[in-house]
Amino acid sequence: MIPGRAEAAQQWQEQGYAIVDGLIPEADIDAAADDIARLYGGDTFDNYNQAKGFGDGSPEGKQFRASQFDGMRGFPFAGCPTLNALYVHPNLVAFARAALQDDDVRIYQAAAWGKWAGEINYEQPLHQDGNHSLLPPRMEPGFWHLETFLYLSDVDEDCAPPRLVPNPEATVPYNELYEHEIAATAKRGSLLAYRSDVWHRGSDFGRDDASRFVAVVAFRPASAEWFGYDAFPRLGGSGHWIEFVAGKTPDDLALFGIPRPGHLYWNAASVEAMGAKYPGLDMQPWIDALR
Ligand SMILES: O=C(O)CCC(=O)C(=O)O
Repeated sequence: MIPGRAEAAQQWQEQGYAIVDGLIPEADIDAAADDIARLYGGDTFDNYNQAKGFGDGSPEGKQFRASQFDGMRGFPFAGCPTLNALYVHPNLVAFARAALQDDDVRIYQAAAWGKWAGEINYEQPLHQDGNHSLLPPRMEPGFWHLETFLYLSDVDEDCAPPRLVPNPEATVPYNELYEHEIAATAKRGSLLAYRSDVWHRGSDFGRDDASRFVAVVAFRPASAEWFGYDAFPRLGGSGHWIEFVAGKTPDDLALFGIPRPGHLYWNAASVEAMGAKYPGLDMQPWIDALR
C-alpha cells in the first residue's frame, strides 16, 4: 500500500469519507484527456441515471434537478481505452480493497460525470444515498460499500466540489448539518471516497468558465450481493465491452464478476468460447488453470 493510503482507508472507515490526494499520478489522468474530450465532444447522452423523467423544478435553491445528471455516461466508453483503464487502475483497486478490508471486491457502478458552469444549477440538498441497496446500511466489514469520485480535472472551491459532513454517527439536526459541511476540493488524480450514510451533496460553480469531470466508481465486497447500480451483464453483446476487455487481466475482469482462472465455471469448452468472444483477451491464465 502506498504510504498514507492506509490512513485514508481508516479515515473512510471511521469518519465516513477521505480525500486521497494524488491516488493516481496526474500523468495517468492527463493521458486520458483526449478520451474525455472525445466522450463529451459528441452527442452521447444516454439518460444514464434515468433522471430525465423527474424534471428540473425551480431554477433557484438546493434541489435535485434532472439536468444535473445530463453529463453522466455509463462505462465503458467507445474509443476511450485510456479513460476506461482508469476504472481498474491498480492504485484505485488497492485503495478499495484496503477500505473494504477485503481482497475480493466488485465494481457495481462505473460512470463518467461532466459538469459545466452555465445553465444548470447543480446545487443539491444534503442527502444520503439510499439507491445502491434494498437494505438499510450496515457500515461494517463485509457489509459495507464504497462510493468514490476519481477526479479527472482539478476541483477547486469554484469548480462545483462535492460537499459533505464528516462523521456520519454525529447527531446533528438536519437543518444544522449545512454548518458542518466541507468542500471536497482536490487536484486531478485524487479520490473522494465516501460512505453512503455520509450527508453529502452536489454544489454549483463559482465562476462561469469552469467545468468538472469525475469518474464515478463504486465498490462492494464480492460477497455483499445486495449492492447494485449498473448491470454489466447487459453489455455481454456490446462492442464497447469487447474493446475494454482487450489486454485486461483476470483480476481486472473479476472486478466485474468474471470468474478467475480455476473457477468451476471454466472447462475446455467455456475457455475456448471465451477466447472466441473476446479476441483481445489473453486466455493463457485460464488455459493454465485447466491443467
Ligand atoms: O456531483 C456531486 O458533487 C455530488 C452528487 C450527488 O451527491 C448526487 O447526485 O447524489
